[in-house]
Amino acid sequence: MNSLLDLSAHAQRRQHLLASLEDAAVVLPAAQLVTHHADVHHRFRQNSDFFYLCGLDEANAVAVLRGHGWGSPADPRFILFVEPRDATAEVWNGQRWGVEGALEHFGADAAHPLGELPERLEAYLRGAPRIGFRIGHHPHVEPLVLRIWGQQLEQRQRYGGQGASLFDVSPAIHTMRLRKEPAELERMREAARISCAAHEQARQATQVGMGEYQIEALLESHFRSAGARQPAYPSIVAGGDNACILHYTNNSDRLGDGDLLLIDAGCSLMDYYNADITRTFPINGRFRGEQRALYELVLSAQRHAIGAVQPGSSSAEVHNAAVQVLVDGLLELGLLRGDGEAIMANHDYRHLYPHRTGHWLGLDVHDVGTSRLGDHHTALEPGMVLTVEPGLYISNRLPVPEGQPEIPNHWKGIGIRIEDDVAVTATGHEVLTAAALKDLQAMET
Ligand SMILES: [Mn+2]
Repeated sequence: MNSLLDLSAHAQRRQHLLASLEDAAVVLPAAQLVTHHADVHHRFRQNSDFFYLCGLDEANAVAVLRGHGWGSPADPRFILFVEPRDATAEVWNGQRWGVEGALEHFGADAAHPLGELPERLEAYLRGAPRIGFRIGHHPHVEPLVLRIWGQQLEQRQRYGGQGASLFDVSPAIHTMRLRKEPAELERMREAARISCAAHEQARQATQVGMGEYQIEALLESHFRSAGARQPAYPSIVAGGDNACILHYTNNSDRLGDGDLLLIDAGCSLMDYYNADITRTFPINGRFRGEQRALYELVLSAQRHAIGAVQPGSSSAEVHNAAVQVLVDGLLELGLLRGDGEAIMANHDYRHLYPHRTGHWLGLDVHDVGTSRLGDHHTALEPGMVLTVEPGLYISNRLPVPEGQPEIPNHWKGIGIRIEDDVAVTATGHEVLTAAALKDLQAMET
């Protein structure tokens, strides 16, 4: 039940958020349990914003944060509504921190049983010039917030004065989450370390004729054995042509002689920091000609793209670096034809490379934070973490663009992606997942 990060980090984040939202009251709900089937739930997964600011890993809780720019100095600024201690419920579903734990352990200025939220929330929001709440994500709390806001607007009509405005608080939180603190980077290195070791073991254990599910079991066994909470996302273990299905998670086929195996898997730690790694290698330990040519091309594209990760660059520049190398290489191999610049401008490579080169990584696997505002791309800054994951997928699933060559059969059924997690540093970048090998020679052993 302990949080691995020092809880003072969560307190500092709340201070920082409130400093930027001085005149606001923020309502931040935790996640709820999600039904798996009948009366069985999925394993609990906390809302990342809530965890980031509160550190509490319990369902249903609601945090209220009140900025220092309104109210009187003695007012509570951090209020938690939590499931109260309850012997019977705890016998079935595990220990709760309760109101006492919210006050003593999680630093709340005031705490109440969750059942008192409907009667107490109004008083905590009364007088706030702005109410921060994300519409559309918390169906259990939203009607209450809207009702209170509506009442305030009514009162304003009758008695005058300022009515609160409602605003989306998530951009303010996500801007903070986009830049990782040193302690967060340390946790991401740990998620990367465990996930790299799992990839190394999986490659060494792979043999012709095994089930994809056996490799999945091996990866996920390693995650749990090393103390991770669970896979960060459904593991992709895709032999041969299955690798051309980007989100293939059935993992139900046998590994064929002469095919490649693509593994996209990473773990999530107890405090939710994630790794996201893809490696591709020959199942029988030896690339054949087409596979080797494409592997070298994707690896070169990935190295160029990683090279573009530095302060002041952008995810668009990282993506373009990868696409440039891929398009040039595919022209040389005869899988594309024409002018490279025009192919890039018209996206005439997308039947072979249909996805972007990366995404932010953090508490969410596809982490929050904007990559651009309109046409302005977010400049990379130290502390940002992104994946770099170019790939090529040679199949006949997508139509070949006009003017581009049909794909000869001997190229088909090859899917390759190479993905690392890369942190921006003051001078360039740090590849968090470097311990998972990717050199061509290492893939052949
Ligand atoms: Mn990824």
